[in-house]
Amino acid sequence: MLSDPMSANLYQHFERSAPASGTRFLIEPDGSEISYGTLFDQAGRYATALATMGVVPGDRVAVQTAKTVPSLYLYLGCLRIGAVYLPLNPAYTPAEMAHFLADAEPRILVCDPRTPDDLRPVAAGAGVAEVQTLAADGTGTLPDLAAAAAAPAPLVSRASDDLAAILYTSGTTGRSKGAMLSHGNLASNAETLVRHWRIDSADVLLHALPVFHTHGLFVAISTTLMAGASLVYLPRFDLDQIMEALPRANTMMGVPTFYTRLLTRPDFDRDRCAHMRLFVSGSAPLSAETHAEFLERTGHAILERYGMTETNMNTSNPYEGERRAGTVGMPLPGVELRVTDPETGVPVSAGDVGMIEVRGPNVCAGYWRNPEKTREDLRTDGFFITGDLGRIDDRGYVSIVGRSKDLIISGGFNVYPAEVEAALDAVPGIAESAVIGVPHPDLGEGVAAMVATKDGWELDEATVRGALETTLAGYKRPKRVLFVDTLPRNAMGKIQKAELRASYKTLFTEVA
Ligand code: MLC
Ligand code: AMP
Repeated sequence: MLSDPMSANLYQHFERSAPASGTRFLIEPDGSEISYGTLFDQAGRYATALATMGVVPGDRVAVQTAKTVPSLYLYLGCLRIGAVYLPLNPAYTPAEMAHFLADAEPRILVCDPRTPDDLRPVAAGAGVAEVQTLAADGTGTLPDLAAAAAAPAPLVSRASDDLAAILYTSGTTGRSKGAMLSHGNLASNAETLVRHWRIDSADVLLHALPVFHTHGLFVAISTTLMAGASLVYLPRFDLDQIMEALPRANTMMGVPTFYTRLLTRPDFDRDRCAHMRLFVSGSAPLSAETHAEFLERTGHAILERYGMTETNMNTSNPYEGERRAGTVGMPLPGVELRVTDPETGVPVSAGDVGMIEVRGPNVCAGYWRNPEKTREDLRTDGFFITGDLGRIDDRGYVSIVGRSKDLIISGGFNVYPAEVEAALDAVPGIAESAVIGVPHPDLGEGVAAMVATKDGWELDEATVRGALETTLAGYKRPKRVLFVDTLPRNAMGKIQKAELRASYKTLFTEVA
């Protein structure tokens, strides 16, 4: 292998952990298999295609495609040549994409062939040099270039703190910020999780998560590659498909909605899960009730862990030992976690609730070209202020009891009310709006909006929701828009969201 033994390139970690080239890496929904040999051969081809287009180490490669196997080749191809992978939700509208492209200034945008006409002007405006396509069926201009590649582009040596990926995460105020994730951040966290969750080459992970976020891309795929394990790779979460694929896997990772949906199936039971080794949940709170029902039905205690885009995984329940319902377990090896007074930053007394702060090799270096936001969230001593409120019990288990950030987590996707309110306020006829998260039986929290119209305007719910179609991705659009005369405000003029949350708490759960 022509590689630098001192290099911290994540690609090399994967290559070093890989089993014999003929070993299965991935099973597609139709049962066809991709070997490790094919994975690395194709990654080399994609690396060559990118290098031929002039991509050099440090260049960003923005990717807005369906979840396909070639998009994994592209991800590894980027790592191989030291490019910075920038995955984006295919649900983002061109209006949302404009911000990411302008901010990240990628050299190349890879998108679905159905979207380049919409995206080309946006990409041109952001100075993107090339737009390539990759379709859901694996065809496109980029796969063509990769197929024509002669030799794999040389593997580029990377230092631990060189960037491997940028993942955008919305802010409480203002625009999304790009979390800068280094090769060292990603490699160290994946290695820790492999050890902690006992992942090995015999494991087969049922993968139905999206691959543009930390959970599906890093927690699931990096750990699989680091362990030389394999994947059953499904394009999305479809209950029937999951039930059918389950016998071929022995581990599964998901957001709580995956597990509550599985529990709606009477045939999801002990027999169906007898061969399973591990179920992991994260990205949103798993209720103690769901944990208990799952255990009762299947005999498996879901292992809940806690992480963030900026920090990868911070805590996990134990593999062996009690997996305590309603907690996210203990700090992972190498991760320091403290609970502080949100006002002063001073650690609170044992057992008290405060701000969760974390430090370790998992924590990103800050936000892309945003030193101000980096200073706000990352202390000079290296602790990252998560915005999550929690406490540590007398046995060291961490519970998350709330969030200081105005954030809604809907089916594992983050929605920032400020962004939705800005989109609503731009709709003709709307005077003001307030967006809140309301308990939702399927999604955990559902997005709801209260709007007041300007004098003389008559609007209805469908019109308002329709008006957001061009500005906001579907998961951010309010499931309900309710019209009010005025929004409740305190003496300072601030909208009383707690009051709204209390008034509408049964909006999605009351039986019609
Ligand atoms: C889809 N829709 C959602 C939604 N997902 N609405 C609210 N919340 C969601 N999560 C909307 C679509 O826009 C569409 O609306 C309609 O629902 C149907 O779309 P769908 O694609 O058929 O939805 P469905 O299959 O039901 O998706 C639900 C889901 C999916 C839970 C399976 O959202 C999902 O896979 N979530 C996982 C998110 C995730 O990976 N998070 C990890 C973040 S990393 P319309 O109006 O167009 O019909 C992180 C760090 C960490 O947080 O710790 O892991
Ligand atoms: P994201 O910005 O998409 O990475 O979301 C990170 C946020 O998801 C965290 O700050 C938490 O608020 C939340 N989160 C992740 N895992 C859990 C969990 N197990 N329980 C509760 N909240 C979680």
